[in-house]
Amino acid sequence: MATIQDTLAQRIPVWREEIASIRKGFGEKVISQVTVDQAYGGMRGVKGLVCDTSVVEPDKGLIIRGNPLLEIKDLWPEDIFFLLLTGERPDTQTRESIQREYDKRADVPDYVWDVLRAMPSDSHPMCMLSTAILCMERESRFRASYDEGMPKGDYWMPTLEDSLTLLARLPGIAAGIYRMRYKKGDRIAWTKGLDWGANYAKMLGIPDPQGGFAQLMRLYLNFHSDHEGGNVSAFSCHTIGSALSDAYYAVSGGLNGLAGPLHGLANQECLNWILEVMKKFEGVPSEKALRDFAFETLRQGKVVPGYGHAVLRVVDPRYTGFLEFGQKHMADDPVFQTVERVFNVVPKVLQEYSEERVKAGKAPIANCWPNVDAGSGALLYHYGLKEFPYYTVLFAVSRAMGMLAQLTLNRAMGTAITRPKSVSTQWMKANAPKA
Ligand code: HAX
Repeated sequence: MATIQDTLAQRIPVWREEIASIRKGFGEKVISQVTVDQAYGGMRGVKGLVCDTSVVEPDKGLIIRGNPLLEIKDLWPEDIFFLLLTGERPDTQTRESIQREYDKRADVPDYVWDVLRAMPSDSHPMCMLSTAILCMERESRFRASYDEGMPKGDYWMPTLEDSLTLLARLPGIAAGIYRMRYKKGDRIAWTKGLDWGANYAKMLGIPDPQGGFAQLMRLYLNFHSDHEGGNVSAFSCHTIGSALSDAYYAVSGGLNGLAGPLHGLANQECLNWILEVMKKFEGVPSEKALRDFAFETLRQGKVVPGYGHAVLRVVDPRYTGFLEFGQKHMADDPVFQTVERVFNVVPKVLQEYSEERVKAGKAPIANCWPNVDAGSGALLYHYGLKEFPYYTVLFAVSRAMGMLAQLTLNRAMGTAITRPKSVSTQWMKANAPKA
């Protein structure tokens, strides 16, 4: 059995040496250029950041430590966290050792519930989650060790400590928020010996006689764990952490980015859109009805949620994985059937609309295929989790794994404080024509 701590302690010196040698040998080489459009366009495609936990290939989707997602879809979240951090798949004993770490750390302090109870009852669940994480900052081992003068080479150790504590508590906090915010009754306690995904499913209190919901939660937590380094939540977490702010500050900040409608909130918006169209057409709409509805959405200047991506140029494998799960577990469910039908219609609609946009002198829609958010909501809905604003919290619990793995590795590699150069529009006017 290999613990996370021991495995990292072995790997880190090798990785440090590798990076030092790359920098020594090729530090001056140019790997990217920046155009004026990229500077105004969210730095899309600019290579200016290193992330080793995962990469997103435009034509393949998410690849975690060299493993295409659909090849590792059966791994449990504990395995995924180990893989993200160390690059290795854990054996059963190692997985169990992570579960025991979580068992030891899963108790959520009472003051967190006091803070959450003090918030207005209509607070968004993402705001509650972010606040709960932030208020635990006082417990950061990283901050305490830093204040005691810990040497730089050890920064990763208390960061990992903070990460494990935060991950152990997150399902309980997130489930507690669900039960508090939606008046579902008392909180349900963490069950020792049960895995992270099933524990979260159980603490939410969704009836699950066949265990299908727990299975979905493991898959969901696996699929949302990481998406390389440049997405809003990961990059925000990275930037905050680069100032040596601890894991509580960094993850809370990253999740505030995830809460945006163009990022993690899209999964709540997606299901809304699906239910709206079903309501309008009183059931599973025909393809013609869906086409009209999609165009109506676009003509109102809105986006079709769940479609498009900043990096991907193919169907998101996470969408494919959820679709397969739905086909196996709920093929007769009308909401799921609508999701399937949308997939037959919307890419063509977006393609046509994109052509119209180009004729009108606007940018094309770079990717007309579904992303992770296009299908996941229908699966949650099927099992009775019907409070849409909560969906991003599930995403957040999972994404914390990627953010914390990246943060720990950045501490280990001594990654520099983030500080790209900005220029003014005045500067652009003077310099772009000469470039
Ligand atoms: N519907 C309508 N228009 C769309 C669109 C969609 N689904 N996807 C992109 N476009 C539009 C953009 O709004 C943009 O229009 P403007 O130039 O008028 O602003 C134009 O097409 C070009 O955008 P792009 O280059 O294709 O895409 P971006 O990298 O700028 O944006 C987004 C990527 C994911 C934000 C975008 O595709 C979108 O808004 N999709 C719908 C919302 C969504 O599903 N978000 C979740 C993404 C996955 C994720 O991060 N989850 O957390």
